[in-house]
Amino acid sequence: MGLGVVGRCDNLVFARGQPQRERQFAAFRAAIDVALEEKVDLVLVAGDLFDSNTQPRRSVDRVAAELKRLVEARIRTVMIPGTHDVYDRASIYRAHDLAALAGAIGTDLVTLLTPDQPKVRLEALDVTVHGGVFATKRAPRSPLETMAVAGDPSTWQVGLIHGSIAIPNQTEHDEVVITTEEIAASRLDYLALGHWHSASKGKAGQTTYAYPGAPEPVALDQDRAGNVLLVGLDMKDGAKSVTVEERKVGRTRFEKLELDAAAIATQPALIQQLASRADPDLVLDVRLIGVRPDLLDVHVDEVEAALAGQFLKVRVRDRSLPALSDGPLPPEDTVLGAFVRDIEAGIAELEAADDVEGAGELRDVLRLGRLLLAGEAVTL
Ligand SMILES: [Mn+2]
Repeated sequence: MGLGVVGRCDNLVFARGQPQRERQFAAFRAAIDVALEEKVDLVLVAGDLFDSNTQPRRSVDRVAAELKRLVEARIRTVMIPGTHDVYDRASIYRAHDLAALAGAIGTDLVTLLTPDQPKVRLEALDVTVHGGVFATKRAPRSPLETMAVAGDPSTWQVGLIHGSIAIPNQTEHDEVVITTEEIAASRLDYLALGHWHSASKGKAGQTTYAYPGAPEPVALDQDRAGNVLLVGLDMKDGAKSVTVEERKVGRTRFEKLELDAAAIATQPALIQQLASRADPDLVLDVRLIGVRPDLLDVHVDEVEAALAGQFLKVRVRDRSLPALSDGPLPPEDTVLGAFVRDIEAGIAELEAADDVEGAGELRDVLRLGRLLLAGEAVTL
């Protein structure tokens, strides 16, 4: 049989301010749309559906209403709590029965896996979903340790874990950590992971595992976020095959832009040029490069402030270099002539030694000194 899986949504109802929360909710809704359009058999939510265990009732009701759309289409959902919405005594999942709110009582259409119900066998799909859930934020042991996969009668064995895959010197302080060795030994066909905000996937032994990442990026460096995964579990000639496909549900776009400073006349002209790209869903990362004209003064913080309302986020970094002198040098016995020769020799030395930063600073000294000694107005 074929089995489609979509989900494992991380930080879906993000609570830092209303606009951000609305963006996250829209991505959750888009994920449900994908599940309905693709007529998947099962939706998995791998924790952190909620940003915290304290939520306005309205957020809970909105999530339940989305789950209800799946219930009405007879699509099953299996969820686990995460680290933001940990299954402790104050858990939002204890305060609210999402299965009941979604109209799934008395059916197996919505299941929350907990320490008391660590797995669910969905007979109609011939799949068993195993959760690795603890009642504390910090896992007392690996969630893969106690998964009872061997001996389970379902054809398909799926794991659902909210945590990190061990990376030396990086995950030592994480609350929930598993290793690829443990995954390889798990006997799972597919392990659905949540917690990491960027998409990634791999295979350990016979087990395919993947993180979909957050459905809508929650930080500016997350250009690998914004997706859900569509997972196909198929049996071909008695052999199992697992496919994983990304589907975009987030609206955030990322764009990196390099601009040649030589082609920029003034700071207002730069602001105007960038404003032509205005887009409330765009994270724009601008780098000024090349050689900067002597009279161009760009203050990146002012440019960012001027554009802030027109983008989701805009960052401007100035990596341009001030120009060396062009044309004939002033006579050696003038202050300006001696200064230019002295500084240019210093720049040549630093550039020969590959000291890019030092040479850049000295180029700026040259630019400012030249302007000052030539009597130009200089803004520092
Ligand atoms: Mn988390």
